[in-house]
Amino acid sequence: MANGDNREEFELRMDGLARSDALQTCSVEEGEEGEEGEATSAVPGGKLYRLVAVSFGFLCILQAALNISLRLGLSNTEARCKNLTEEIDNLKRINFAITHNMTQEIEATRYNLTREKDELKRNLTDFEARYKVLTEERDELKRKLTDLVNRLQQGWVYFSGSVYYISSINKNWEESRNDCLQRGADLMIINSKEEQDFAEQVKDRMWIGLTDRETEGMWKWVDGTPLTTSYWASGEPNSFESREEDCVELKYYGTVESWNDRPCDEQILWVCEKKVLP
Ligand code: MMA
Ligand code: CA
Repeated sequence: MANGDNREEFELRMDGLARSDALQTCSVEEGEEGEEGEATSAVPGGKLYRLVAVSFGFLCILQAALNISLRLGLSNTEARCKNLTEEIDNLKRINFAITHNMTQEIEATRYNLTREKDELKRNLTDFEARYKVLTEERDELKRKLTDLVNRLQQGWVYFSGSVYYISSINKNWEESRNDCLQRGADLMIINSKEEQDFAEQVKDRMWIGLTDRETEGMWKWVDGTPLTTSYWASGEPNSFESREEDCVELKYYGTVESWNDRPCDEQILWVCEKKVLP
């Protein structure tokens, strides 16, 4: 295209130049006729020769100029083409780099998201398990609270984490214990001086959960724990002195040493205990 354009342009120029040459020739012929009329008219073949030579020279110069300009144009086009190729290569490299980076980033993001999702899943499972446990604990506490309120309404007495029930009828030790078990409790177990102080205020004689029925002389609470701290009344236990006395009653009141061992089949009141706090 560019070459075609150049050629057209060149042809146009050639036309113009030929015309101006012709004009010039004409003006020279007219203007210089007076002075050089004789010389021209003398050698008309030489003048034509000169005109042809000059035209030819001019054409050669024009051709050379055209060649140079074409060469320049071509090399310019080549340079531009080379630049474009380099630019395309550069863009390709940039595109590759960006695509590569994006792929890596997407991969990394996907990996992180997967890990986060797994962790969230684990957390959710943990939370669900904890929620279940807490719900169960809450329900258990509700049941315990309801149970406590009911017992208090039925005359149980609260002291230091336990509620106590004192019977209004007499039974032997075994039946007394069964009654406590049926009430979701057991015969009273005395674990501290404070509890003993609380118990000794009751004026009636009552069975407590202490016996050596299994092994004589080996006093054991109804929860299976051995007796460590005791509050025997003076002279007690005296099972060996009289008949067999394997069960323990709270005999005296207003004094710390209030326990007495007595025959298990005798019928007296009893005191049940139920722990309501850990
Ligand atoms: C006496 C005394 C006690 C014994 C009871 C049995 C009244 O107290 O000997 O140790 O347990 O009798 O009834
Ligand atoms: Ca006794």
